[in-house]
Amino acid sequence: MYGEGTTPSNQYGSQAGEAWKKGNTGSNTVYIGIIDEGYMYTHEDLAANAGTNPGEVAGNGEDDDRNGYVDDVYGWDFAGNNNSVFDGVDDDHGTHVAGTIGAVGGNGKGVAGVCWSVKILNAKFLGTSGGTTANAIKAVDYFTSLKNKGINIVATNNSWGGGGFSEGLYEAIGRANDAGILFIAAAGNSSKNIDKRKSYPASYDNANIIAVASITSTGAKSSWSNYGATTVDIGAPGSAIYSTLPNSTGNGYGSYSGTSMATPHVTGACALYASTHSTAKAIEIKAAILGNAIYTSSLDGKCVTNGRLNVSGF
Ligand SMILES: [Ca+2]
Ligand SMILES: [Ca+2]
Ligand SMILES: [Ca+2]
Repeated sequence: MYGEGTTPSNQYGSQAGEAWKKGNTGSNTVYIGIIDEGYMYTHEDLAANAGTNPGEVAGNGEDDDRNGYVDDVYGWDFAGNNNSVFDGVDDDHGTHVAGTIGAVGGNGKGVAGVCWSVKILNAKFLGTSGGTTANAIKAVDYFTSLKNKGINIVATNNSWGGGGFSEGLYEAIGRANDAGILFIAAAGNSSKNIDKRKSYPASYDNANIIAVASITSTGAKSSWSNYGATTVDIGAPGSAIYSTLPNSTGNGYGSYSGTSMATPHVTGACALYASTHSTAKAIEIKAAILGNAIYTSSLDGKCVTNGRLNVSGF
């Protein structure tokens, strides 16, 4: 994300520095759900923003909040069917995504996410050999259930794709919509127009989806990024993004590229907006994200907004 102690000034960045200067660096009353691999919630630059399920008592072997999952404190591992959402250095993709959303800012360590302060929860469904649609559905419904219990989950980050149309997943995203949770989805990395050749979940037509393409630090569309004038909503930085990575000492960092890296910029933006607009409905947050996009020639005709993420007014 951003180097700690530096003000992100790149005109093709998310403009988060402008929001920070005005005093909006996020809020620990806003929760984000990461649907991905696990993430390293003990990382030095993530631990302060690790969310926990307020209805669950850790380690007592009981399903205290009666959501069907025992001791789901940091979330649930649907791939392993257990409560250990972080399982080691293979959870690099999820940890990188987490840092872009909410690596702690102003702590003199590592990087700063779009939100310096936020609460991250995790539904792990991707393992080293990918994940299943059945577990993706469970992961989406996991956050819907928590939201319906009163936890302020604003959005889920979905830096993944694959598989054909699934009525079950489509309906699960619909249930998230009914609960007021935005579903931020990566457009995918196959250089294709997903208006014509669908890429799920980005291509579902649920109202709560924001589908994200990737741009470079010079404002070009990342060559591999999918696009689509009606299916993809907006662009965000996704080429050579520096963020948190797991290692044995909890202080790893590195650069990854993909629409997987663009997507958490938008998810972080949803949390940032919700921090200062605490009563905003999901549809209003989405309207703010899309309405504040900056026209970008490389995205002209390539997405709904013809532009890139801009959180300067948040
Ligand atoms: Ca539980
Ligand atoms: Ca428990
Ligand atoms: Ca930091």
